[in-house]
Amino acid sequence: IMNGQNIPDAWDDGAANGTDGVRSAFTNLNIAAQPFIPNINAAKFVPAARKVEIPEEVVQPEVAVPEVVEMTIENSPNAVPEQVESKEMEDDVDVKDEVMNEEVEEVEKVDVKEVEEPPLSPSLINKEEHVNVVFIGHVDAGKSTIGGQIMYLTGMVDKRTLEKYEREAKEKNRETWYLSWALDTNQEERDKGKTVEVGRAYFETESKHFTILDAPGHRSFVPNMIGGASQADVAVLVISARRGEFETGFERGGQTREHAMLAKTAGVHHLIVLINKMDDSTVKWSQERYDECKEKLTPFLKKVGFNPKKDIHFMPCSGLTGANLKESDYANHPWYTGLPLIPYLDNLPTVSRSGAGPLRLPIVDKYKDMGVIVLGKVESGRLYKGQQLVLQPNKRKLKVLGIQSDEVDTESAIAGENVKVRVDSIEEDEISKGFVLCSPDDLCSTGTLFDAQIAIIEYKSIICAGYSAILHIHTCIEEVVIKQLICLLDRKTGEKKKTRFVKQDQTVIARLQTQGPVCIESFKNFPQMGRFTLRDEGRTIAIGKVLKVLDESD
Ligand SMILES: Nc1nc2c(ncn2[C@@H]2O[C@H](COP(=O)(O)OP(=O)(O)OP(=O)(O)O)[C@@H](O)[C@H]2O)c(=O)[nH]1
Ligand SMILES: [Mg+2]
Repeated sequence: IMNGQNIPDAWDDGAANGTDGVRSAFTNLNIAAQPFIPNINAAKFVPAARKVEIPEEVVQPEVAVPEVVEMTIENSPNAVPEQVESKEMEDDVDVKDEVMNEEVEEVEKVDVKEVEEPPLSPSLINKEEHVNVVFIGHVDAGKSTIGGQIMYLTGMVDKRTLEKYEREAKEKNRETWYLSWALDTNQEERDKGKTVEVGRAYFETESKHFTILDAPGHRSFVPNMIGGASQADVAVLVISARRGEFETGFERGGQTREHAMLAKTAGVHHLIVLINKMDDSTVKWSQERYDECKEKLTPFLKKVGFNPKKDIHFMPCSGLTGANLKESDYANHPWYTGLPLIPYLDNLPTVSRSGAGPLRLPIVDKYKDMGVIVLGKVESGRLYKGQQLVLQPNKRKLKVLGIQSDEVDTESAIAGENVKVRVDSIEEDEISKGFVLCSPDDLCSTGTLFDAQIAIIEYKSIICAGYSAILHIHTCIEEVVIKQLICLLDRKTGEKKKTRFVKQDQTVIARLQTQGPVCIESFKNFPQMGRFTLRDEGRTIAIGKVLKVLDESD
């Protein structure tokens, strides 16, 4: 039986430790390296109403399952919630009212003359549905190999190219790695066999367009992984079933657990757990091994806040042979009768897209290419050519010169799309990762001081006021200090009590302060910009949601 208290001792093996590690991993990023193939109009994926009947574990008729609620972490490590209660958000409101009485800060309005908003063209509305899928999981689990195999199976890479990769990989004594080369495009990644930057590619089924975000598994590149997860609608957690590999990836620490937790914090609602390397000689498509992996993972995934009956689907596969990706391979897995990966993705419920609300585009990257280009996912609202925008937190006005989706110019984009935007009247060094493009008449809030509800997931020692960590909120990374622990929160009873310290598996309400101003919203108002992760010494230690952004004078 899994127990929260005896899990975490192996988080600290591995290379980069310390905030310096995180920082340098970032500064060393070559932001212009990957070919960016953004998607058009990817919609927010809401798994609630399943339109398709999906066999196996997922179907669960008798209970009316409440709405998905972010971050349900239990106080007691042993008690895992059967059902996620939607009442939790109400709890938060209570807490908020009691803890803080201040009025919400008035957001300053900036007066900019706007180009008239063009109507949504029918072609934009009828575009095929776009879904962003991020592949996450421990180093060497097979994420890039599966991504490459999918591209091959859907005709995105041809056989000749793959044969060329196979020859070249052989010369480097890495012959089994050739499939991953479709996504690991730079030399370092191919030489070392490790993804560094989030690789991007796309594939199409009859009804949908999918963007693959291939995240790095190595612990040094977790910040890159967070960037990838923040752009995803669906996450595929890749697990190696190979003897020993599953164990290092999960049981004795490793990125399996961290990635699942980060994906949840990033707002991914639906998780596909792909048990990979089923062809391996230590596995041989053994149902026993498959079930073992599944049983060990389930309690942790519950603890992170995924509802196993509703939000998670397990399936076996082999990235190397392609089995159960596009087509089932019943000879090998008579015991798995569910859909293979690609049809499963294709059958996920359709989502409605909307351009409603003020524009919010957190910037994930920027570079210069005959002007300034910024990259990111539109989290709300609508973006169009000629639009006047304001960059927060520095309140710089700018104008949209052009928008690209899938390397194709487009007139406008709406929430859910990953875009490349050419902007005017601003210098590249005035823009940073984590800044947010906003509608001039409705800016996002910014600040350095905020109150938050924080669940400590993995930390060996106690945490007191004065503790500092690295805050990851949407695409923003900033140092943060816990100024004050306001109260401990018993998530079962809702009881609050004063405390001087907090430890693993507890939930606390605290006041936090960042060094510089960040774009931040309360979770209640705008979840995408109100949930965060705290990392320390290269490890994720807590997840949280913003209750209130405070005035500097508070
Ligand atoms: N036997 C077997 N080996 C596999 C399978 N999938 C991947 N591998 C091998 O596992 C190794 C790692 O594969 P990658 O695809 O690079 O793994 P990754 O998860 O992308 O790794 P990082 O990007 O470093 O996190 C390679 O040697 C692959 O050939 C599989 O289904 N079966
Ligand atoms: Mg990889």
